[in-house]
Parts: sequence; structure tokens; C-alpha cells
Amino acid sequence: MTKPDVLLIGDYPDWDTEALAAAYTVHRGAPEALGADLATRIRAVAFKGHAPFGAGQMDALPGLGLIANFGVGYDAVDVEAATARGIRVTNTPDVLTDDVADLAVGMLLAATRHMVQADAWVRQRRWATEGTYPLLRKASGKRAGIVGLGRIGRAIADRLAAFDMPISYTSRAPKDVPAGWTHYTDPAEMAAQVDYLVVALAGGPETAGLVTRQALEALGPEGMLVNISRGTTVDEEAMIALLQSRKLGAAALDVFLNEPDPDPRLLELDNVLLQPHQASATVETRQAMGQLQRDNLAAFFADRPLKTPVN
Ligand code: 8YV
Repeated sequence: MTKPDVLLIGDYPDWDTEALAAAYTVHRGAPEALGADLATRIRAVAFKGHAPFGAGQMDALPGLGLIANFGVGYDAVDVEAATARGIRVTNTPDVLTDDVADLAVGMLLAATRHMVQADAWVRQRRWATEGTYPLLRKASGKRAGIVGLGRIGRAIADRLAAFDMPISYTSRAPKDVPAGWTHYTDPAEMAAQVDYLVVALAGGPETAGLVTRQALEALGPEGMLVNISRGTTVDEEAMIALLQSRKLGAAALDVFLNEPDPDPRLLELDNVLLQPHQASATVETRQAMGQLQRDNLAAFFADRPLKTPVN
């Protein structure tokens, strides 16, 4: 039996490319550059990365029925355009929740306790020559505000609750949460009441700029922003200006507007902790994400219900 033709978009490790090639005839290249013959045969795209995939790409693949996104966030894919063309979209939720929440908490603690700077203090022998590192502020017991209490936001909140942090969260409507958690609809209103603002929103136009200048100002000189969602969710220009002037105390960032080359002004700031969009980047989780992407492809080609549909 001939294997179905699948277009791979993005960088995959060998374990994914080998598993995909075992089940499908895999192709590479921009949809518009495949040539009419091949373009017509492609029925599914295994999509990875953050480069936009919109109507133009979809129309270049007239036989396309599925875009299987590698990642929980599918903001790079124009889902509305896909739905209008009868193209299904899937993502990879749940399997990465622990890792993303772990990194958010790790970043929060590392930035609060200056773990990167203190590591340099030891390496540069400043401990030996100048003495102990300056005293910092405590993390446990501080007030945490989670912007977006989806699966990942909830996992972050549960972890921070174990640090005795009172939990606030934003969502359109109150959620089923432990007693004592405080619900807000407006991130800026919540920001005025917390020490840590942790952004766990989905990306896309609906959440663009939801963390406004006003919210960052309300968080204030003692406050810290943690972002593991998408760069688009925060007013990055305002964030940089406020960090520069110390009107915002600190930021711990895994995501940026310009990836993989964030705004150079961020690289100059000592009140910022930077990570290379790596919240889901463990071997276990990336293997599970690849497996879920392939499970969705297999379901599609077998005409079974998709495992994790988006539309
Ligand atoms: C990406 C992510 O999938 O899941 C998401 O939404 O942002 C990441 O896990 C990863 O960077 C591969 O593109």
C-alpha cells in the first residue's frame, strides 16, 4: 500500500522524522513551491514552529485535510481560514503542562533569588574576594496573580500555592478553584494586588496586548512579570521602558515578540531573566508531543475521531 503524502514544516529531531517517515511519504518545502502534482497529493501537514501558516499556504495545497500542530499553542495557524476550507486542526495539549509550569516556577524563583547572578558571583570568585552576595527578597508567601487560568495556568497556580502564595487569577468567568483564590477579569486590576504576575494565556489576536502598560505599572517597582505564554500577550515596548526605569521591578521571560532574536534592549537589563522559549523542551515531553501529533495524523488517515481537535 502506498504511504500517504505528508508535508513536514519546522525542525524535528530524528526520532520524529524517522517515525513520520515510517508511516508517511514525507516532503519538505514551502507549500507554494512544491509543484502542482505533489501539492495536490498532500493531505496533511505536520506543522511545527511559529511562522504563520495561513490561507495562502492552505490554498496552495488543494487536497489538504489536516494541519497537525506540534504544540499546545496554535496561534501560528489561521484556524478560521482552515475551518472555512474544511481543514481540521489539532494541537498537543496536556502532555506539556508539567514542564511549562515547572519552568514558570523555576524562572520565578531563579529571578527572585538571583540564581544566575549569584552563580556568576561564585564563578568570578567574588564570594571569596568581596564576601557574601547581597540579601534579596523572599519568594514564599508573596502574592501570585495568574493571567489566564487554563490547564497550564492552573498547574502553575497549584505549584505556587504550595509556596504559601495567595492565588489570584484572571479569566472571563470565575472557575472551579480552591477556596480563597481570588477571581479578576481585568489583569491590570489584579496586577495592583499581587507581587508576581504570571502570564499563561493562549496566543493569537484575542489575547494580544492583554498585559498592558497600565497592568505593568500597577505591578510596580517591587513586582515581577513572568511570561511563558507568547510575546504577543504583553505590551513589550512598555515592559522594556518600565524595566529600564525600574518602575517595573523585574521580568522572567521565556517568550518574546521577536524570536529567536529578542529586542536587544532586553539583553542589557540586569533585572531580566531570559530563556530561549524552552518551557516544553524536555526529552520526555517533546517525545510525547511528537507522539500526539502522529496519533492525530493516524486518526485522520484512518478516518477515526481526532485525539485533540482544535476546530
Ligand atoms: C512549541 C509552544 O510547541 O506548545 C507550545 O505552544 O510554544 C512550544 O511547546 C515549541 O516551541 C515547538 O514549536
